Amino acid sequence: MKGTATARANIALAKYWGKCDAALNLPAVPSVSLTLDALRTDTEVVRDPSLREDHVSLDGVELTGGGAAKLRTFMDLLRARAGVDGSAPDRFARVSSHNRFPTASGLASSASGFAALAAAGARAYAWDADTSALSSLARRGSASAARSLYGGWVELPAGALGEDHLPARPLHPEGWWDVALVVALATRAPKSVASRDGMKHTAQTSPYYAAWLSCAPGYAHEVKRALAARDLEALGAAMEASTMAMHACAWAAVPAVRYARGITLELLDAVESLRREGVGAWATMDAGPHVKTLCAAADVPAVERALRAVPGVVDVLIARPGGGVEVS
Ligand code: 2P0
Repeated sequence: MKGTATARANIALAKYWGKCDAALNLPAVPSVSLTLDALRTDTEVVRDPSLREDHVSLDGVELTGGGAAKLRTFMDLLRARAGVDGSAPDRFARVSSHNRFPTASGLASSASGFAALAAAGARAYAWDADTSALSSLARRGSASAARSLYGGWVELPAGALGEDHLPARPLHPEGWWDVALVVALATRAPKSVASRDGMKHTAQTSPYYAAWLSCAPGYAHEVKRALAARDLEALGAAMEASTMAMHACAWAAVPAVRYARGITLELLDAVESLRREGVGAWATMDAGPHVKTLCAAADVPAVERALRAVPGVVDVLIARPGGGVEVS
């Protein structure tokens, strides 16, 4: 009784930041993302009758404490959905997960991690779940993970208090549009504030949070419109607007939640310079200092060159649209 799955990370073009129901991990705003080929997580779930609790390892290191507890809670939820008998001798499992990211990139892996775990776990517990059910389950682990079940361009709608079934839905397949995200790594240091804590603190203390809630659906709508029309300039502008609004809202928290570092601003300047030179390039940032630049596939060499020229950049990765979860 085992299952293995591979899932890929995604980057939000219209950002999720804030929850309407923390217990069910339901987002307060809609988000739209692109699943990426280059950043994968491979996860194996093996049921083992000798275990008295789940054992989880990440990149070969056994998780303990809060990290392990969070994963065990997720496994309990998975077993409940799969209808596993609570006294079955082989109900616990050994979970091993490996991030196949090109370098020790410092990029978030909870999206690909929970997506792969939901799919591998469903197989191990013989749960015949469709992708939508897996997406809704993965959301309980990390809301952005709901989007990684699908390849290409994906939407996660806002939730409603108490309504636990909220999956992402695919908008366009990965072949829809030949674009790239050029990821400039600003540091290898782990992030200072976890997304979950950062968004909670923002919701509780930022005077701009109400404005964020009212504006975010408009960014998601514009991102979807631009995507459907394959209008890169409009998509880039909407993505930047969503990004800056999310970060401005977080900066206004007390004390501020600030993910950007000095090098982040240097990278934003470089992207603006590219645009002035006529290269279609637009920047986004998540809960960290890295800058991800959206551009047409043909412009990747020019964008990569410009970002590598920024002093202090650790590495530059090229990510293209990627596929949905694969189970074996
Ligand atoms: C996103 N981020 O839409 C946004 C933009 C970061 C900035 O989703 O609390 O790890 O586990 O649901 O999904 C990161 O937050 O948070 C994230 P939880 P998650 O990609």
